Amino acid sequence: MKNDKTDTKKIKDLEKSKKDMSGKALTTNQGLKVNDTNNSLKSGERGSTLLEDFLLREKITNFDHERIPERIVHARGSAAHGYFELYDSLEEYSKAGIFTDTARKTPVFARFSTVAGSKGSPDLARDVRGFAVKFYTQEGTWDLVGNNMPIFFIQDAMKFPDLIHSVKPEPNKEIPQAASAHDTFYDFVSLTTETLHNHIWVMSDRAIPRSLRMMEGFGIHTFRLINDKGEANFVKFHWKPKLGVHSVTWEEAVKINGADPDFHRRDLWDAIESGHYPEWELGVQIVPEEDEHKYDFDLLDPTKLIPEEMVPVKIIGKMTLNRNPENFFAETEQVAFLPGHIVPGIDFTNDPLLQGRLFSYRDTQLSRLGSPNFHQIPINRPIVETHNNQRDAHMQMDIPKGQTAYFPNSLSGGCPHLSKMAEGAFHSYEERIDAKKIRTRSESFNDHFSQPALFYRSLADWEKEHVVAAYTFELGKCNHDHIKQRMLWLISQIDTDLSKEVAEGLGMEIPSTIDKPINQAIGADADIEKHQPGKKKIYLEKSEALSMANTKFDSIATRQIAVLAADGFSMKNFKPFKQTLEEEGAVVKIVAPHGGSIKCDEGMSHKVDAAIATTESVLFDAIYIPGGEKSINTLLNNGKYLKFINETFKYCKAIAVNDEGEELLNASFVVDFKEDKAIHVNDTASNFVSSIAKHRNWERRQHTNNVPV
Ligand code: HDD
Repeated sequence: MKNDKTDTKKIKDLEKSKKDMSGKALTTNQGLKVNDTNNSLKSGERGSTLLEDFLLREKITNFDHERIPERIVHARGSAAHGYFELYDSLEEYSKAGIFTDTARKTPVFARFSTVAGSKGSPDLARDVRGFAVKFYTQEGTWDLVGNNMPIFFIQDAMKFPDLIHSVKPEPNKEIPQAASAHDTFYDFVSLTTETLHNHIWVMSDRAIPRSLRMMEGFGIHTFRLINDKGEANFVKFHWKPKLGVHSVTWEEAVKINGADPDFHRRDLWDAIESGHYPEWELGVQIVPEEDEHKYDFDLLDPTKLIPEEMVPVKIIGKMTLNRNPENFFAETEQVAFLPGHIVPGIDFTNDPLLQGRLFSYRDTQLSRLGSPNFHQIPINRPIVETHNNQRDAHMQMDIPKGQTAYFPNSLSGGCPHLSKMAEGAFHSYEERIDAKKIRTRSESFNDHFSQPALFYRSLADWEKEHVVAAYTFELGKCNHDHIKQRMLWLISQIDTDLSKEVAEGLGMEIPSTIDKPINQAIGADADIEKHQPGKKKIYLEKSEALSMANTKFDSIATRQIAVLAADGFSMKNFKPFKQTLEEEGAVVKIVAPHGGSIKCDEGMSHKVDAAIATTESVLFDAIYIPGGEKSINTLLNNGKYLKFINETFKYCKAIAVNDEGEELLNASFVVDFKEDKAIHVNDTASNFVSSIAKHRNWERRQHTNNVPV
């Protein structure tokens, strides 16, 4: 399928609200032309400002009220427009137009976010990433509000405020920002064992993506698909990135946060501006209703995934993001996603987390966006017309006509009238229910160790090492030993080796037992024993999809390559490398000792993309050093270049050098480079490309311990 740049229906709709200021005179909000916006009206040249000055008052009042509350969670986010296309009709399962009409191009707006940090926090926090997609369908708007991890921390929405209060900065000192590594979070996690699965994902590299374009997305909950006969199947939604799933290391993340706190936001923006449109395929895991109780876990429990080995993911379509927002506030900030926005053919299940979300998202928009009319904000309005008897409220933008605002009526001919099912009306799935009203948790939700253990077993060695390092770092930041001990015991229930390594790093013993109740996510009168986490089960040894070692490694598109060069660099070496890398879609940037331009050994000037003082190696995926005696002599005398090389080596990235470039490797901490598969000395550009596509050469990590960066 070819990427299409034509405007979607939603983009055309947004055009109606856009304001173009070019060539226009400055006016007040009432349209008066203004000839001075620099000086207030005064009683004399040096006199006091007059209350009469309505120009001053209008300008300052607007400014005073510019801010709206940031999102309680997911405050830091970046978004883009695009479209969704369906490969094959799913009509057997769903009657939704978006899942049956392969000729459609459904407009989308996708927002990616971190959870815990505030709006201005750095992008590379160790955190879950939000993955929210608004589909502007012809039957109304569908919001799929997911994350980049397939499970959630808690099983019941009732616990969401507790979870978030524990991870957010501590209320007395408002520390730490955008970080889970503190006592209150681990106090909560260690007392709420259902969190352990999502938590171990957060300890893995999934929590520090290389790019928003290189992470998966998940709807998490089990939803329902409903076909035109009214039959239901359970479904879980997956987004699979075309570029594969890739991450940075924690040490890099910490440095990136300083070097470029907008790393992910910039990366998304730049990729779209340069025409490298991010793409994800949408997949579904479909489970027939009769299989609801077939598994070792409960499909309604959002802390469980369905391993792909048990129910394969069927790829059904593709989302392409091809346009950056025109205005961050108007679109990215004001967009309101509601899990309750569904369309005929998609329905909810009784997942108690989903059920609570159905309330929370509409409610939060009332304080965040200030009015139940938030659906009229351009980015939120559907591409289909809306007609109902809801009226008035703050910032009403519509002018409803006529005498009536109620149903039924005869004065307006009964309009807006009801629709029949055959005309596409929504009809909730008729689920049979025969139950007591009861405040409790199902015992089928009690398995808290099996899936974190499955996740850990499925990881490659280098991924496991990163998980160990993450637990050690996070718990090392906690001040209370009893919290660390509780965590160590719980980790030991997941995996003995993992807990031993973490305990070693913390310099602590793993307790042989801990005080019950461990799982405190239950009511005071509940039978406590009944709700303790059950013993770890092994229903699958490993699941390939859980390890990033099994992702795609076939593209270097949009990878950032630093060319380390100064005046006199070798043009004969540089030219073919640049050409090959760019043909493969990589972004080649000259990093020189100064800004402006440098000259190659053939005398031509080349624009410098970054002066070494303004950039850092962690912002790049690989480095190339073209050689040229004069250039290399200059680089050898600048310690920052050696740091650049040492870091690139340490973080297992690809390096290519030609001719005298080898002297830089000799002067650095790079060792055994003749044996290293991702270090190319006088090798071909295409071999370099293959190494970059592999993302990292993890085999190298055995040799990098002593590299002092
Ligand atoms: Fe939530 C925002 C994802 C559980 C309450 N959530 C929010 C966003 C994402 C998620 C991606 C940002 C949307 C945007 O970009 O504007 N949330 C999830 C997922 C969950 C989840 C995947 C579990 C599977 N959330 C959850 C629960 C509650 C909330 C259980 C409350 C009971 N979430 C909110 C919220 C937010 C929000 C407070 C903040 C801003 C907003 O809704 O619009 O209402």
